[in-house]
Amino acid sequence: MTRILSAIKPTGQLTLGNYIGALRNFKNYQEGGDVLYFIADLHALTLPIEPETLRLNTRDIASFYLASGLDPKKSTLFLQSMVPAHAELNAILQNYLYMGELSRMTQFKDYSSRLKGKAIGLGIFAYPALMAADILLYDTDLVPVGEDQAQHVELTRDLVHQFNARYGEILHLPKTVVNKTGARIMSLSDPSKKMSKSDPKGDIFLKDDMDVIRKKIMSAKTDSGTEIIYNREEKPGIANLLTIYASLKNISIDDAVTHFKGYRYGEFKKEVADAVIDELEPLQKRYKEILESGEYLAVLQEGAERAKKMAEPLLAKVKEAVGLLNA
Ligand code: AQP
Repeated sequence: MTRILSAIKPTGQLTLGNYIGALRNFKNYQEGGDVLYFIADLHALTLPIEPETLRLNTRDIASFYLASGLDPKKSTLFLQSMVPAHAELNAILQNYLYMGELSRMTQFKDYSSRLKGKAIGLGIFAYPALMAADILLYDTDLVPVGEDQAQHVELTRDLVHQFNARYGEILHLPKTVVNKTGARIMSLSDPSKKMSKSDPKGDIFLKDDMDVIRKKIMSAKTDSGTEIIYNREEKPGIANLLTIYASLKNISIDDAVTHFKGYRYGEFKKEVADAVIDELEPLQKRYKEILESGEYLAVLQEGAERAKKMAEPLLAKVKEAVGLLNA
């Protein structure tokens, strides 16, 4: 059975980008796959974050996982820090990634430019080593991610080739699956930048009130033209709204463009806002119920116990291969 693994890191409030690029697709893999979804809380420490904010974000993501239709009977849902094997494998694998390749990672360059003038922690630089450990620990076949994370999975694949060439067939080669239509949702105020939870300008948050969502979409940056066509270079704002609409309606971009032919920008934005609200209003209601009930905690603990057992064999094989004595 195909093993699938993905995660979200609790660095901020979940955005519509996280939802369209990741969360919304997660439940589709539960049927017929052997699926693990975790909350990458160790990764969240790579940027400065207040302890209470981290806890709050973690509870939120766990609740949104369940609210979006993830079923703990079908998927193993857990917290990264509850499974120590992630940190252990990370400590081994970081010796097989190199400074040159790590410094070329887009996410590292993006984060370090945001930290202008401030010291850059080692964790953010070494991020791909922990991500490789996350993936490789479970002999993962497929990693569904948004386009922005595909580069890290590529690096994991390079590491597998290199490690296996030296020690034999120990690590399993994973593949990325990028959901094409909603691959990259951009900021509403600056559509040249990715919508990111840790850089909240122009974000739609899954927890936003519905009237706030409508206002944000109605004031989304567009160009001074009138035509609704898909052109990421010349009309990035319109292209972004078309992407959001097409993703949520499960139609192609071409069909979305045909649908909006002859619309004025205001009418177009209103329909995009309706589509977002139709999707997020019921999701938010379920999320609130789950958060209040606290049921997510037992789910994460049970999931962590299962994940620990699944991780043990690979960790033992790697230790043996590199020459560490297994207990
Ligand atoms: N704008 C986006 N469009 C499409 N997909 C996106 N994802 C994130 N932003 C967009 C996808 O969401 C998943 C969660 O990713 P993550 O939390 O591990 O890290 P990220 O990609 O770095 O997400 P953010 O929101 O940009 O977080 P910060 O601000 O902390 O860096 C991934 O599958 C990602 O591709």
